[in-house]
Amino acid sequence: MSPYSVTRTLPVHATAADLRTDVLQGLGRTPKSLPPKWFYDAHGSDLFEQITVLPEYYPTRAEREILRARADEIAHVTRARTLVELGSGSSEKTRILLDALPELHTYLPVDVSESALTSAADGLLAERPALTVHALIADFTRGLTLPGTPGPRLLAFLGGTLGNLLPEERAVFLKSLRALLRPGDALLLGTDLVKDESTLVAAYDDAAGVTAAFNKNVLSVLNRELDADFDPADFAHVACWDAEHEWIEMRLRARSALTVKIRELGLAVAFEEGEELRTEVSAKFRRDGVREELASAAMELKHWWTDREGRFALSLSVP
Ligand code: AVJ
Repeated sequence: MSPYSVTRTLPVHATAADLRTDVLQGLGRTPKSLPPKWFYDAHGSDLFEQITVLPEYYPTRAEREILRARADEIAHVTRARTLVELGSGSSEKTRILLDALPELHTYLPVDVSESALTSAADGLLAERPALTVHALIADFTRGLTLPGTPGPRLLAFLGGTLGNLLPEERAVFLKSLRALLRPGDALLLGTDLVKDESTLVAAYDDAAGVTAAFNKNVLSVLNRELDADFDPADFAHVACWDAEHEWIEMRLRARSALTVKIRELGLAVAFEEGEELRTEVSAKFRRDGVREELASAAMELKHWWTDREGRFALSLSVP
């Protein structure tokens, strides 16, 4: 029997229905906004992989540095027999953890993308044939139930993706993660940190224009999935630092007044000249804020590790 199984908790058509709802709501209100999860079709995921190696985009390298430095300590402290990984992330980072956890019995990647899951699982099984891999196709922002796996469990949410949620959404989400943890389990969380504005803005507005292409790709997703007629060239990529909320915002700014048809929704959406559509919030954190948010979700921060330059943090918390 193959130790590799895939379970789908996400109805096959859920994504299409969610996209329609998000576009109806987000483009119907002022200011206009869209949730960042719609960036990640095959092309968007490829562009994101390109972003992770850009000179300006430090978070991936900083997190990898921390993982390499701390993997043994994480293994020693958690003694994890099951690794649950939320969001596909780069399998390269996962591998650093897996290599440090020789007693690991089950790897449970959770993602909305079936192709991301199966290709990651195939690669891992070639290296670790004794590992039980149970891939879960699920939207972890919508409440998650995990199959029974041996404890202790280490729940990993890497990359800084927590920052894509607004503070109220984070509170709900962290409580849902807490509900998955039993005594002896732990949460490994990656968070990008507050730093000088120029470093942050450059990371989201790189010189080569890859992030701009990534941002505009959401318009191509809408064109294809909802038969819309956005011309990406009509919009400018904007990345700005919101000092009050301590988050980066990515926006698409209409270069002129224009109207877009979204035929699948029977919708015509008007943009004024200069009007901006918010496509992403990427919150940056401080240690005290992370500790407080975890405490509000009934978790206790036990370890806080940063890269040498103090740009990014990995934290380990327990219920
Ligand atoms: C994948 C959500 C962590 O917010 O830095 C990269 C996505 N957006 N460049 C981030 C992203 C623009 C990224 N996360």
